Amino acid sequence: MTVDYSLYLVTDSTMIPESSTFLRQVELAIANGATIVQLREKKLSTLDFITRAQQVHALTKAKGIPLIINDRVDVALAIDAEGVHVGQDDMPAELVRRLIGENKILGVTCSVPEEVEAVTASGIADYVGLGTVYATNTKKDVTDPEGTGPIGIRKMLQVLGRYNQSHEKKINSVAIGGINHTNADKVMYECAVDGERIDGVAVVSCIMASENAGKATSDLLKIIETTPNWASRSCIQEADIGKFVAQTHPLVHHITNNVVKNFSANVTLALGASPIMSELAAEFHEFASDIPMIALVLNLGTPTPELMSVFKTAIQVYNKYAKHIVFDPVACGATQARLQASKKLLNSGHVSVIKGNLGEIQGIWKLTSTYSESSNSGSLMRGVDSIAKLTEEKIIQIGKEVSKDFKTVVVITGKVNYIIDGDKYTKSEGGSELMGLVTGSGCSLGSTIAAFLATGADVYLSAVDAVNLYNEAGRRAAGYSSTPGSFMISFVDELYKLTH
Ligand code: 3NM
Ligand code: MG
Repeated sequence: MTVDYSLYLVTDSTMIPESSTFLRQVELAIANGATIVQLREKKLSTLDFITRAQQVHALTKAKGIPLIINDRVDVALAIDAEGVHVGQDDMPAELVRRLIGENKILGVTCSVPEEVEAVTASGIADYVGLGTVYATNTKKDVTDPEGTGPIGIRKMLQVLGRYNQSHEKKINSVAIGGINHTNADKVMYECAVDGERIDGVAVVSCIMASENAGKATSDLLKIIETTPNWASRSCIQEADIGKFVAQTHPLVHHITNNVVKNFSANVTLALGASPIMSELAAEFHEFASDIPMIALVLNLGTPTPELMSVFKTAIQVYNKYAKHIVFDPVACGATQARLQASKKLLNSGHVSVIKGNLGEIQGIWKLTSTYSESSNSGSLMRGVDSIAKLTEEKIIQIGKEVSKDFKTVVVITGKVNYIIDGDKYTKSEGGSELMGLVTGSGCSLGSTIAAFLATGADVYLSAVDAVNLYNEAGRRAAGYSSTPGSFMISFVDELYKLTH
């Protein structure tokens, strides 16, 4: 039997709206496109469970879709259901398989890569449920109440991918936890890495608790088949993006640190773009929806708990309107708290460019992979190489991995700059050592990239051109200003001259 995992309904009889019944909800979901159903009952007596399982089985059989029983192997066998799903605290998968035989579907919940390792080691399951993706109220005892986010799901998919690439019969996967109509397209798109992607989403409340379970199901089905708008936006062709910036005056919305606000605003103005410095979340919708040429700089320089929620709102709003975001994970390699802040933000939405120095990009890289390629033992978690040891080849490899994992362009700054997009990359000579003596000269490169992106030009070309122009201005300024103060002035002048 080939199983379609794309819309996996997990039932819950404790959240049925008053206007409906449990069976009615399940019936509507099945009639409107659920492709597989799991009966999950935590409190029913064995007799009631059997009765309910038979009722649901009649519905799924009529539609020709599989019924999976959560946890209760005996119930599954008794009613001849198509499969069993077990969690990590339930009967071990090997024993379940022995009881249900080869022809039944066996699913296992996994929350961390090690658990996927165990499943692939035995190869005994047909699919894994990966979660929790996002915070959920439906299940109380989850491993990670905040959710692993797409980052965590991708780590598990890497393990699964290694198995699936070398086995004829693949182990399927669904993501579960907090998935609904607002995020299902994003989950489908972002839970993919190295050629391995989830086969579907598993949902409970967004169908079972819905006042209109039929529509909730058919809408969700459409959403999971949709590419998020920011992933499918078109781009204009522009030969000289820098000049185009000066002609069209795009807006660059900065949520950035206090130290560099003034300089970043001046750099933005010199390019011919307009800076907005706003941390007022209530106005983000108007910016992103009403202004055609706008991009956002998210700079993690001085994070506070309040600012984290502002950042999160900004990411969601700019994603909603498919406007570009440049993410600058300032010092994220320096402390765990900053790294976790970056992780939270990258889990909450998509950014077009991640810009940082090598330490910062290496910090982000540590979030991405379960394996250190230095060992063949497949030991989990990435080792920390000191930056001094990194060869250019390794630097580019780190950039490529971050780029592929986050589906973003990566800009690594330094004496040499690398602009990386998947497998392609460009090297760009650095500007001047004097830039290191001007505060905000790194952050304002983010502003420059954002100004270029705001025109609607291709992301990679925008990043390459912005980095080239920025460093060219630095070299020219250093040609006649050899001390930091006058260099800073000359640098802004050169940015102006290069774009005007
Ligand atoms: N398992 P909702 S989360 C049944 O993380 C279940 O393993 C989870 O419900 C896991 O779609 C979950 O309402 C409940 O968020 C998901
Ligand atoms: Mg269980």
